[in-house]
Amino acid sequence: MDIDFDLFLDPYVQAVSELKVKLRGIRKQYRKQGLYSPIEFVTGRVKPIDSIIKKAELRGFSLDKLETDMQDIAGLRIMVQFVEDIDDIVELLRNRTDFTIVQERDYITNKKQSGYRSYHVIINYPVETIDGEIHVFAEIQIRTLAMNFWATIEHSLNYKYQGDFPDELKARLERTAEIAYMLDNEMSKIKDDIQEAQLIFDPPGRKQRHQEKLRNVDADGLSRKKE
Ligand code: 0O2
Ligand code: 0O2
Repeated sequence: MDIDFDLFLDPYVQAVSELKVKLRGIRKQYRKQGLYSPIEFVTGRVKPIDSIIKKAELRGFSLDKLETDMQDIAGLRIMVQFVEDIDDIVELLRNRTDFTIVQERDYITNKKQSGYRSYHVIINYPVETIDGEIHVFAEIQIRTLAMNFWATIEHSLNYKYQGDFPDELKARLERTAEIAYMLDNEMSKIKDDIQEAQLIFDPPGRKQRHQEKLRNVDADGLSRKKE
């Protein structure tokens, strides 16, 4: 079946853009109120067309059922500093009224065989179009910086080896996943100290003041040019 991907992906592009703004907004609100933000940073992407086709073939999905069968065409990723932050974010997501959660996959308590750890929340998100409201699925992956480091490296290796890792590499990846897990645990134990230090080093409002300064320099430059 022929599918006009450009048209088909439009609502997913919109969903990812909107959700990035909304999720980054959570971080901004925490920081503005002088509070620790459980969100470190947020990224988002629409799955590339070749990956959609490849995944559909691999899983035996029909391309005309992509919107129901493939739930991660729109993907958001929330990175956090501490494992405990993940629970706070999941709670925040559960309380929102601008989408509904359809599934939660806890690969932290139940890590994948590869060693992958992350918390996945599948949401049903309404997108306003000129033809009315349509609903798309989006996958929000929540993970610590250590989990993200491991997953990013493993993902690139996976790309090279197509999942067929040599035994030695597989064993090393399992070991590094274990080390990342230990790193998260150790960081959690000194969480209070780290958070206190971060508030001294990067007090809320510092970035805002810095940006205002930059804007003033720009404005000065512009007014000088005009003179
Ligand atoms: P800030 O002030 O840096 O926190 P866009 O939608 O254009 O903003 P784009 O092109 O979609 O962003 O890129 P992406 O990869 O989705 O997200 C970029 C944001 O994630 C930027 O934040 C980056 O600073 C942040 N980011 C990406 N990788 C890292 C990382 O390894 N560590 C940290 N701390 N941040 C990272 P913003 O929005 O510019 O805001
Ligand atoms: P990409 O390039 O990230 O978009 P499943 O049937 O369980 O294998 P499903 O049903 O799609 O897969 O859901 P799952 O596993 O909850 O989420 C799939 C996504 O999680 C993947 O997307 C990855 O982003 C991430 N992921 C899952 N397992 C691993 C893993 O072992 N290593 C890494 N690095 N990431 C993983 P895609 O479509 O694979 O790719």
